[in-house]
Amino acid sequence: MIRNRVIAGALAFASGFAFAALPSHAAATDYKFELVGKPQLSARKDIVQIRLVHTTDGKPVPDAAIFESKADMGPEGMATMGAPVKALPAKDGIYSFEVDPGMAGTWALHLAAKVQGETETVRGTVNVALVK
Ligand SMILES: [Cu+2]
Repeated sequence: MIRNRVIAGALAFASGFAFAALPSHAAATDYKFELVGKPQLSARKDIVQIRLVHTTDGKPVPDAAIFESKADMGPEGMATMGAPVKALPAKDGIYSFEVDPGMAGTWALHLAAKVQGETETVRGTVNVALVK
């Protein structure tokens, strides 16, 4: 009887702890990639600038490691059309990518990132109008 009560107490404590710990462990879905300004054309390539925002408090995440960046023309119904994407050094919380599109139009930039303190991979897609 006493032992059961101890176990019940421990369980209540554990679940209370898990609940209290929840806000500090933000889900990967609590982040959003956002386009910053209009892409700049440089030697027929588009420089796309992206910001990663923690949506629950609106704060930018400047130290994410974006390890995957792919572009396709899915928004124009051409999902199989890809374009080379080169990640440029991040600066002041702005992540830049050089995209060499085969044609002008709306492109989808798919990104995957590791965020400090977040175990899950953060993924997102930004649609961006590119020129050629
Ligand atoms: Cu196309």
